Amino acid sequence: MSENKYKSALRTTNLSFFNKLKNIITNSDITDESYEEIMETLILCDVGMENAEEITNRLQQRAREEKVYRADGLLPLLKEVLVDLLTENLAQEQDIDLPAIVMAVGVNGTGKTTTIAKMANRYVKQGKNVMLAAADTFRAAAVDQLSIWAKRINIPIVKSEMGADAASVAYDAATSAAARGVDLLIVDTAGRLQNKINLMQELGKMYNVLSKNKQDMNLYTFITVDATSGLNALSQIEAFAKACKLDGIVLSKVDGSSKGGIIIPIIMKHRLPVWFVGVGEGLDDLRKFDAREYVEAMLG
Ligand SMILES: Nc1nc2c(ncn2[C@@H]2O[C@H](COP(=O)(O)OP(=O)(O)O)[C@@H](O)[C@H]2O)c(=O)[nH]1
Ligand SMILES: [Mg+2]
Repeated sequence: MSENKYKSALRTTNLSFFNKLKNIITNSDITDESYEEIMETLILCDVGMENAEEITNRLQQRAREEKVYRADGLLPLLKEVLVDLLTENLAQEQDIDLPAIVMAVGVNGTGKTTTIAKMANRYVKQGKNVMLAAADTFRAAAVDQLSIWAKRINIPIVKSEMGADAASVAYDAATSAAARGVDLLIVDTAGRLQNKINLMQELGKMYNVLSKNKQDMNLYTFITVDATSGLNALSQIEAFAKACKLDGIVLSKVDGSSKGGIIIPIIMKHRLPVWFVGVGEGLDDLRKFDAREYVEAMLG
């Protein structure tokens, strides 16, 4: 996928944000009202109340320090403030250390299966041996969906009967991956609502089984979060972090969201690295997250 598609995806995401800001950032003098309006706009874009306040305070301070008195001088400063905040709070970017088992978790429909396919495709293109495991044993359609991707990418997949114990599917897949010397095993899991306690416990069990049987492979988990889900994404991350240790976030559907600002509270609150950003439904619609690139695309 081209750079342009990423940019245009992010730009649609934040068109409303950008338009609102343009109305504020005109070539008039900065007043207290300008800051109030910027803060309101940030809140509307899901950055969260406290973060909006912090961003606005930092912006105000920078404008004073750099003697910016006209509102149209605020945009470059706002970009710097956002990049600083994202970078300060972003956990050290952690590349997946191969050989590895990566478990995808998250609420149903947030893009786990699609992200797995995109990620598998990415590593296959780098010449790695990738294998998939369909441990979403609740819905036949889920196994079919992953099988179709595996066929398209031309990689092996471990699956089992419907209703089988998800943890034992994961166990079998790990054993098989180790025996075959696979570089990367990606495990799909059933979509869970964060309030379904027994399903969350099952997820915890799967994680424990994998950590005990990962052999020489490193174990990671990532959670997919739908960019259109607003601040609800924060409670999803909190709930899943209780069931298993989370190592990264994939923010999906950035192309379809009008409020990509959600990434700011996610990073500031959870300090988890954003592994990837999903910008479409195709195999190549996955991008590495880069704070500056993101802010530039967001604010034009
Ligand atoms: N536009 C867009 N759609 C996506 C993206 N990621 C996933 N989807 C779509 O969202 C729907 C749910 O995705 P799926 O991977 O099945 O979610 P899961 O239930 O978490 O496994 C599917 O229709 C996907 O094609 C993305 O980055 N952009
Ligand atoms: Mg799925």
